[in-house]
Amino acid sequence: DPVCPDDFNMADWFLAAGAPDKTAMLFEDQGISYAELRQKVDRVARRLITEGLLPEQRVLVCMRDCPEFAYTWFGAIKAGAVVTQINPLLPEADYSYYLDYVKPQFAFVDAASAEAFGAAAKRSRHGRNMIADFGAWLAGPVAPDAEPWPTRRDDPAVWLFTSGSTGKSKGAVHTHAHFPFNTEVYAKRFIGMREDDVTISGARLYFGYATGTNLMFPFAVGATTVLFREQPSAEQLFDLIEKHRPTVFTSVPTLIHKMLESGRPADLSSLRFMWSAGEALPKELHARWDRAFGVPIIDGIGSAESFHIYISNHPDDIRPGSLGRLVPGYQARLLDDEGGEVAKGDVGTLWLKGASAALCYHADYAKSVEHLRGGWIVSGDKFRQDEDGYWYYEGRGDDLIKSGGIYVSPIEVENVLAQHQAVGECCVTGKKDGAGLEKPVAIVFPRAGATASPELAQELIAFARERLVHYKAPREVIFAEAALPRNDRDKLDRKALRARFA
Ligand code: 3SK
Repeated sequence: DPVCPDDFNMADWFLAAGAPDKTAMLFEDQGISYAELRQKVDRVARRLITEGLLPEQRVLVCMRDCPEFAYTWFGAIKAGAVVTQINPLLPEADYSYYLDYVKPQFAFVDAASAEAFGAAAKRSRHGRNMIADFGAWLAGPVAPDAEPWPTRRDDPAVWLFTSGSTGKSKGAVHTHAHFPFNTEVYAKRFIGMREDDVTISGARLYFGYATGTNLMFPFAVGATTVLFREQPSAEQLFDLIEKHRPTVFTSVPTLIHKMLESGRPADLSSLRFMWSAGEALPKELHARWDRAFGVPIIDGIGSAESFHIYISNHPDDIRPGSLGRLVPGYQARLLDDEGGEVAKGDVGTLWLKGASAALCYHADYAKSVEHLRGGWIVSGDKFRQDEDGYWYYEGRGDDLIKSGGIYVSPIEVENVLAQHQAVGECCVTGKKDGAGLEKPVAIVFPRAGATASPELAQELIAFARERLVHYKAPREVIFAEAALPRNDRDKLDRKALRARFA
C-alpha cells in the first residue's frame, strides 16, 4: 500500500498538497485559497468537537456543489466522524429513509433541501442537529480544548451510497486509507493529474465519482476545482468551460449526448481530457464526440464499493467502446457461475481486489456477504477482456438476456443501435415471447427530427440484424415518448424500463 501510516486521517492527507495562496476552489467567480480551505476545515472540525461529536459518529452532508460541501465533508472527517453525502434534491420520504439508516449526529443541509429535510428531521429521532445556516453555525464558539479525535488508517471514514434514488441504497463503508490509495494509483500515477490542472464537473459532488474527480483528486495534487451550485444544462456547461478554461472535465454518457444534441459550437481547447463513467459510453457516441470536439474521453468504471475507477482508458491509450485496462494496484478475475476462470474473450463475472474495497454495507449483512468477500468485490457485473487486455462492460448480471439459451449483452446491442441516425437513446432488455422465451427488445427514444413509426422499427431491426449475430438482434422495437428514465446519477433505470415495457 503506497501511502498510509497507522496514525492517519485522510482529510489531512488530501489537504496537504496545495500551496497556501493557490486557488483551491473557484465558486461563482470567487477564489478560495488552500490556506482558507484548510482554516475552514479545521474550524468545522473544532466546532463539531465543541458541539459534542464523539469518534465515528456519523455526519451527513446534504448540499449542492459549493465550498461548504468541501468544508463540512473534510471537516467532519478531520474531526474523527464518519461522513456520508446524499443528493440535496430528494423528497421528504427519501430523507426519512436516510435519517433512519444513517442516524447522523449532525447533518449539514443547504437551502435546496432545508424544507424537505427539515420535515423529515422533525419526524425522526435522528434529526436533532440539522445545520441549515452554515455561516452562523461556523461563527459559533470553539472550546479551547476542542481537538479532533485521533484516527487510524483502518478506521471508518466515509460511507458511499450505492446507486439509487429510491431511498433503498446502502452505505458502502470505507476507511481513511481507501481514498488515498485510489487517488495515488489511479488519479496520480495512472491518469497523471497535475498541480496546474483546473477541474470542472457535470456530475454533482454527492456522487462518489465527482467527489473523487472534482474534489479529492484536484486537492491531492494542489490543483483548482471549479464549483457551481446548480446542475447546469449542456449549454451552460459549454459557457462555463469557455469561461473558466478547465483542463479536466467530468462527464457522464447522457451529458455527452446532451452536449452533442445541443448543436452549440464551443471552444473546448482548454481541456486536456475528460472523463466518462457512471455507465457504458456507446462507441458511436464516443465517435460523434471525437468528430465534433476531439477532446479525448477517458472512459472508465468505478463503483461505490471500490470508491473510484479501477478499469480505465489512459490519456495516451484510448480504445473507444472499451473501458481500457485494469488500473495497476488492482487485481481482477473473470469467473463463470461455477467459479472457474473464463477463457479470454468470454463473458464472466468480475471479481475485483484492491486497497480501496469497501469493508461492508452498513447494516446489511446479507448484501455484504454476497458482494464483499474477503477483500474481493463481487458486484455481479459482467465483463469481457479481449486478446490485447482491454476490458468491455457487458451489463449487470440481471440485465443480461438469455436468448436461445445464450447470454446476450444489452450493451452490445445498444452500441449497434446507437449507430443508427434515428436513435437518440436506447435500452435493450429481455421480453418473453408467445412461447415464454426471453428475446431482446429495444426501447428507443428517437433523435430530434426522427419520427417513430412501424417502418422505422423494422428498419432498426434490419439494421441490427446486418451487424449482429441473429439471436442478438431485437425482435421488437418499442418507441418511448420521452427521454429514457435515469436515476439521480444519470444511469439508465433499466429496472423501471423493464417493468414498464417488457
Ligand atoms: O458508481 C459509479 O458509476 C462510479 C463511477 C466512477 C467512480 C465512482 C463511482 C461511484
